[in-house]
Amino acid sequence: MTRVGIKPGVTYHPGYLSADQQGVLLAALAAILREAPFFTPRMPRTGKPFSVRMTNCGKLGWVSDEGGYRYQETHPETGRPWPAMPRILIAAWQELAPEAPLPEACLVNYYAGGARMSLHQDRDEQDFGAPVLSLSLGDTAVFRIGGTARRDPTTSLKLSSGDALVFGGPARLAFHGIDRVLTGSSTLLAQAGLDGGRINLTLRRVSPA
Ligand code: MD6
Ligand code: FE
Repeated sequence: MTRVGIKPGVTYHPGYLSADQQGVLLAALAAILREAPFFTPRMPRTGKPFSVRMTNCGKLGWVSDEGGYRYQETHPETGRPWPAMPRILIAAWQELAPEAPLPEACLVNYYAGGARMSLHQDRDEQDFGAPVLSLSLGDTAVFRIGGTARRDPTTSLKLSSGDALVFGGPARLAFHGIDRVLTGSSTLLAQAGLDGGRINLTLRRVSPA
């Protein structure tokens, strides 16, 4: 398994999921989407919509609206509990974050039609001891990562379908974002009935073990 250190706390695993495993994960996602469709998150206070659409699986899901950023146990539009986390995701966590307690949330980001994600920190969890594990499917994205201060210098990394990124330790609160998605670089998502684009999954531990 290829393992590339990007900076202290950040490890890149290119091609972590095989083509077969990507197919298994995508099929699981198609079932998750039937139960918990993508919603459009909105910025706190302003209510401005994100360009990325989202859903979640696991006990807790990350949502954002005029009331703020938070984790909650139900889908903001259907009011139903989030679907269970598929086994393949738990297996990836156990392999890539073996020291951490099991993940409680998996945020599913969907990028289509020029969607981006501006530089941010993941800091809505109660506990930063566990890393965040990111898995990508579909079109390649240009991921940017900096330091724990917004003005710190950044480096870029291309995340392609099947790639994993473990983000923890001294980088757990590093700023990061998605500058752009290379439209048409993968045809994988058509298998799930989506019109191209990119899906990123981030598995998180929210509360202390
Ligand atoms: C994305 N990823 O790849 C956005 N957050 O679409 C994230 O925001 C992220 O990749 C925390 C840790 C790893 C990540
Ligand atoms: Fe993030």
